[in-house]
Amino acid sequence: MKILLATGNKGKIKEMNALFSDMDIEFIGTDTLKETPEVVEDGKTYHDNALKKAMTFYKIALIPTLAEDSGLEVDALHGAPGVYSARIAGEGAPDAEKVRKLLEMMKDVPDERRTARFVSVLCLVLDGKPYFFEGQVRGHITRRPSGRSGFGFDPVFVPEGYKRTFASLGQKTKNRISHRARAIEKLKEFLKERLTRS
Ligand code: ITT
Repeated sequence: MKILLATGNKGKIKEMNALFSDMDIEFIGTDTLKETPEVVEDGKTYHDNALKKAMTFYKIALIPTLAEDSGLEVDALHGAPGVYSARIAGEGAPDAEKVRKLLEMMKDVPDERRTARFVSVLCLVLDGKPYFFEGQVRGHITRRPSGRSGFGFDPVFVPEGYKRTFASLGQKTKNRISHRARAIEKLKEFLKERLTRS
C-alpha cells in the first residue's frame, strides 16, 4: 500500500519510516507531487491541523494520505506551547532556537514543577474520509539541552521512568515509547485490519 506522507519535517519522516519498517507500506514524500501547497496551521487543535494538512494533500494526490500534528504541553505554562510548538520562536526558527525559547519561558519554574507531555495526532485520509489516532508521553523538561539524536525539543525532554533526554536515549528507545510511536501503534492496528479485509 502506498501512503503519501504530508509533512515537511525530516525528523518526522525518519521516525515514521522506522516505525513502519515491519509493514508492507511504501511512504511517498510530498516532493513527488507536481504541486506542494502551503498549509497554514491555524487550527485551534491538533485534530484541526492534522486534518487540514492531510485533506489538502489528499485532494491533490488522491491516494491515502497521512499527516500529523504534534506538540509539547508544559503543565507550568498551562499547556503551552501546545499547537504552537513549531512556531514558539517564530515561523521557520531552527530547533536550537525553539529549545532556547522554551528554556527561557521556564527559567523560573522549579524542578518539581517542570512536568510536560508530548502529544501526537495522526490523520489518515482514506477514500476521502479522515481517521484519527492519538498518542502521548509524559515526562519533564530539563534546565539545559543534552544529546544529539531526534529533533525539536528532544534535547530537553526526559520521558517518565528514564533519567536521560530523548536526544540522549537515542532513536531506538524513543521509537518504543514516544507519543508518535503510540499513535502509530493504533494506526498500524487499523491498517492491518483494513489490509486483511481487502
Ligand atoms: P509538519 O507540519 O510539516 O508535519 P512541523 O514541524 O510543522 O511539521 P508540527 O506542526 O506538528 O510539525 O509541530 C510540532 C512541533 O512540536 C515540532 O516542530 C517540534 O518542535 C515539536 N515536536 C513534535 N514532536 C516532537 C518530537 O518527537 N520530539 C521533539 N519535538 C517534537
